[in-house]
Amino acid sequence: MDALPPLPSPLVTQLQRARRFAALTGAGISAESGVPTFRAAQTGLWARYRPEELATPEAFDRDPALVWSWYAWRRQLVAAATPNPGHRALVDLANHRPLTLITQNVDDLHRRAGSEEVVELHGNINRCRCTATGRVVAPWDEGETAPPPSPWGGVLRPDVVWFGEALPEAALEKALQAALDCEVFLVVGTSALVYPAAALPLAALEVGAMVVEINPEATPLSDRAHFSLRGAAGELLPQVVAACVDASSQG
Ligand code: BJW
Repeated sequence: MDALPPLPSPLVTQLQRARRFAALTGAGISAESGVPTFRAAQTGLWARYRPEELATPEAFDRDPALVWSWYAWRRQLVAAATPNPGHRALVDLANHRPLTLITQNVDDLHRRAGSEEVVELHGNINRCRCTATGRVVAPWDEGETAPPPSPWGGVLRPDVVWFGEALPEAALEKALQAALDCEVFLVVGTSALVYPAAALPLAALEVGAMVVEINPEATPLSDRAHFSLRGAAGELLPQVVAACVDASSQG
C-alpha cells in the first residue's frame, strides 16, 4: 500500500492544540468491515429496494415479513463483520482526549472495537422492541421469517429509527451538546443527507468548531467543512488520530 500524503500542516497544528473532540460516524466507517452502505449505487443496501419500502413504519405495517427478513439478513451480516482500523482509531482517540462518539450506525461495531460510550442516534440492530409497549425484548427466535409475537401483545420490531420517527431524545440531546462544546468535530463516512444527524456538524460550525470530514466522495458538507479529506476512514482516521495524540508520527 502506498504511503498516505501528510495531512495539511494547519490541520495538524489545530488537531494538536484541541482538547475536546466529537465524532459523527455513518455507514462508510463500516464499509471496510464489509458492511454495505445505504446509498452506494451498485452495492448499497438500497440498490434493490427504495428506503421507503424498508425503513419506514408504513413499510413495516404493509409488509412486516419483508422488513423483518431484511433486518434478519443484516443482523447476520454485522455479526460476521469485525471492526476495522477506523473504528479502532476512535478508541485510541478517546484514550487520549475527551471524545463524544456519535454514530448513525446500528451495527454495534464501535462498541465491539472497544469504544465504551457510544451515542446511538438511530438505534441498534441487535435489539428488538415490542410494537405495543416499546419494551426491549431479548432474546428472540432469529429463525422466524415474520416478526415474532412479543410477550406483551404486539410483535417484535428492530429497535432502530425509521424515516418519520423521532430519534431517542437523550441521545440527540447529548449529540447536540457535544457538537456545541467541542473544538474539533470529525464527520466520518456519512453522506450527510439524513436529518437531524446532518445538522450536527452545521451546529458545530456555527459555534466555531473546526469541522473535518473524512469521505472518499464529496457530500453536501464538503464545501462547508474546514477540511474535507478524500479517502477511506480505515486509512485516514488512524492518520488523523495519530496527529492528535502524537506530533512525532507526522511526516
Ligand atoms: C466511506 C467509505 C469509507 C464509503 N470510508 N467513507 C430536514 C430536512 C429534510 C428532511 C428532514 C429534515 N428533518 C427530518 C427530515 C426527514 C428525514 C430525512 O432526513 N430525510 C432526508 C433523507 C431528506 N429524517 C427523519 O425522518 C428522521 N426523523 C425525524 O426527523 O423525525 C422527526 C420527528 C420528531 C418528533 C416526532 C416524530 C418525528 C429519522 C431518520 C432515520 C434514518 N434511519 C436510517 C435507517 C436506520 C435503521 C437501519 O439501519 O436500517 O438510518 S436511514 C439510513 O440513513 C440510516 C443511516 O444511519 C442514515 C444515514 O446514512 P449514512 O450513514 O450517511 O450512509 P450513506 O450510505 O448515505 O453514506 C455512506 C457514506 O460513506 C457515503 O458518503 C460514502 O461516500 C462514504 N464511504 N466508503 C469513509 N471506506
